[in-house]
Amino acid sequence: MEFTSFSVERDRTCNFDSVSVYDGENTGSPSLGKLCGELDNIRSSNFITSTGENMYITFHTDGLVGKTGFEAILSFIGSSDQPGG
Ligand SMILES: [Ca+2]
Repeated sequence: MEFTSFSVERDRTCNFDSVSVYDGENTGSPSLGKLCGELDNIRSSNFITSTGENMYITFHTDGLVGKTGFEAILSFIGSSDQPGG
C-alpha cells in the first residue's frame, strides 16, 4: 500500500487524528504504522507491506481540526507458494 495523498491533523504522537495499519485481520495484529501529518512527514513510511494476505487499516479522528484525509494505492504482491506466483 502506498499513500499518494495524505493530510491528517498532525500531532507528535498522532493522538488526535491518525491512520493505523496492521499486519493482519484486525487491530490485534502487529502494527505496521500509526501515521498523521502531511505526506512529506510520512515519506519514510508511506509504502507499507504486509507479511501475509491481510492488511487492516483504521482511521481515527476527533471532532476538531479536519484535514482532507488520505488516498492510497493497494497492490498485491504474489507469493511463491501460489501457482504462478
Ligand atoms: Ca482532528
